Amino acid sequence: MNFLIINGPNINMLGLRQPEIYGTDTYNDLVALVTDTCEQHGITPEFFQSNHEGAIVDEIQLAYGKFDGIIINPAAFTHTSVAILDALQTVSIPTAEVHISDITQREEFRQISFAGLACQLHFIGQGLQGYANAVVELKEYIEQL
Ligand code: CA2
Repeated sequence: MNFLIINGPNINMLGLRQPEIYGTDTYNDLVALVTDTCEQHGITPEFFQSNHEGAIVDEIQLAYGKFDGIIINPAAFTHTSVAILDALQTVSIPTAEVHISDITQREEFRQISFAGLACQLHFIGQGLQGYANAVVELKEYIEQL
């Protein structure tokens, strides 16, 4: 089984600011945690991070027929991008949405998740552990399809 792990804008800067919201771990720590978790569960991960909406849409399209599952944190595009929602709906790959912070308890503009409408699983406000939990639960979800 193989998963594509997509992270949106500024996630590559993780750990550099707002530790009270996002913690002190870096993007490399995130990649290491997910890689370890995937290894423990026999999953092959591929990572993609971009600050560009169209590049994320391109990557989702390229995943069609290539990946068993997608784990995505679209970051700020979560709250704005119908294009990412449409791409996820188009490829129709089982997908888990992850947010490091609890977007339900933050500003009003973060309350809507367009991408989340195309996701079967949601991991909100669990910190980086949300990505690890997504790996485990997305695998279980796919196995019972
Ligand atoms: O909580 C999340 O995972 C978010 O997707 C993170 C986004 C934010 O726009 C969403 O509303 C919620 C922001 C990512 C910013 O990443 C950081 C960059 C540098 C330092 C800390 C975080």
